Order: sequence, then structure tokens, then C-alpha cells
Amino acid sequence: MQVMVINGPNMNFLGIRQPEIYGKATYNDLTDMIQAEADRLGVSVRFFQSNHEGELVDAIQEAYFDKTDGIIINPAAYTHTSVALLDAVKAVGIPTVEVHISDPDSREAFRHVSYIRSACAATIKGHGLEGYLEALRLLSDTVRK
Ligand code: CA2
Repeated sequence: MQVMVINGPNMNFLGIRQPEIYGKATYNDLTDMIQAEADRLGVSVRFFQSNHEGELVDAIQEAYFDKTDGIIINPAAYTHTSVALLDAVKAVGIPTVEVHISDPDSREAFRHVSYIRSACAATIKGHGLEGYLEALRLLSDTVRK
């Protein structure tokens, strides 16, 4: 089983800025944590981070062409703006879990809208980095059934 983990704009700043919201762990710590859980579950995992909307669309399409079984995506700010990412997830038809480190629904009003949510099998929010591991376990359970 193959899973692609996609992170959107500024996620490479994890652990560098705003630790009070996003914690002290870095983007590399995040990928290490996910890799360790993937190894435990026997899942093959790939990572992609970009600050560019079109590159995120390309990554979602690549998941389709590579026959990826599941996608974990934190679209970051594009959660709240991007019809292109919604359309891409709908187009590829791959089970996708939306993850947010914080809980956008308890923050500013502009973060309450998620365009991508309606195309996702689940949304995990406000569980910190652990949310990515929950998403991986969820996809592993779903795809294997
Ligand atoms: O809580 C989340 O995971 C978010 O997707 C993070 C986004 C934000 O726009 C969403 O509303 C909620 C922002 C992520 C990147 O910004 C950072 C800035 C400094 C340090 C780490 C991340």
C-alpha cells in the first residue's frame, strides 16, 4: 500500500515560527514521525511540500498516475481558497484525508471554510502532528478492508 503525504504553503516553517500554534517540531520531524508509523504499519509513504497551488495539483495528479492508494493532505492556507485542489482530489478519486495541526474552526472566520473537505473521506483537525498518524492509520484500515 502506497500513501502520498502532501503539505501546502509555509508548512516548511514548522518549528521555526509560531510554535504556540503549530508546535516545536520541524517539517523534518513530521516526516520522520510519519515514516516511523508507516514502517510500523507496513505502508510505503512519499512526501511532498510546496508553496505553489499548481504544484500541489500536479502532486495529486501524480498520485493517480503512480497508482497511489491514499492521500493525506494539509493544504494549509489553500484549504480556505482552492477550488483547484478540490477538483483535483475529486478527479483522481483516491481516498483522501484532510489534516490540520490546529483546529481552523476555532480560529478566524476565514479559516472556517474548507473547499477540499467535501471530497475527503475524513478530516482530522486540532490533534497536532498526531493527526497525520491518525490519518495514516485510517487510510491503512480503509484500503486494506
Ligand atoms: O492547522 C493547520 O494545519 C493549518 O492548515 C495550517 C495553515 C493555516 O493556514 C490553516 O488555516 C490551518 C498554515 C500553515 C503554515 O503556517 C505556518 C507558519 C509558521 C509555522 C508553521 C506553519
